Amino acid sequence: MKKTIVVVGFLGLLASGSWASETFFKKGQKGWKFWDKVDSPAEKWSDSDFDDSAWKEGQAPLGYGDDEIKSTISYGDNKEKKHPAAYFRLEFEVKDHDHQVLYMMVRYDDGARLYLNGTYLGDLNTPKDPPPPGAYTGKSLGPGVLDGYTKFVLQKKGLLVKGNNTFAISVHQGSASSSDLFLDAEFLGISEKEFEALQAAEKKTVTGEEKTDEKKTNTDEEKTEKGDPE
Ligand SMILES: [Ca+2]
Repeated sequence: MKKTIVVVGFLGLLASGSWASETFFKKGQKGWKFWDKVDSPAEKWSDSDFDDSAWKEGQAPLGYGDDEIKSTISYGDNKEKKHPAAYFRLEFEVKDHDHQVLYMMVRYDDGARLYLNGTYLGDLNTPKDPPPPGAYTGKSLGPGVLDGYTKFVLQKKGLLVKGNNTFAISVHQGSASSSDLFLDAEFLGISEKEFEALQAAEKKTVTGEEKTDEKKTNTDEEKTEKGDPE
């Protein structure tokens, strides 16, 4: 995985001229706002113009129950009855809102719902028929998911605006007594050419640095390999 991160940084350095790529925000990003109270935030919490001045601020990874956490959030007073969800917002600057590929990576536990400038993008490991916003997912993560980043390309056009944008995500606990909650994410705007190069580099990383002691990463690696036509 280390090599993958280097490649991403390299792409960021190429951000100039017409072949521009942009790292909107990166893993370990500072400036995340979060709401970790028992009640859900106000209805429009994912909107760009929502007033999050009452929210706390921290650096990713955010959550609890994992050694990698940089900013610990609260689950309440009772570890057997943890808050069902936590809410996160991140403002980020966009120079070019017309990139060919919007590439997002999210590491989460146990489920998540994603929004960009108030538009619902989709969910990860939450029930098909969504319960009320503050519900537990009722599903634990399959092997390999927690240790890897779920990677996807946002297909919808017109999601970004030039200037200030807001990524919002609710992260849902699997159950009231689950020990951990985790969030980290990265978001890039790149060309199709760069996307292909990124996929090829990841494939190389997978074959060149196969881990023998961590079978848990297999799911993520297989996904990367299948996604590459070569
Ligand atoms: Ca959990």
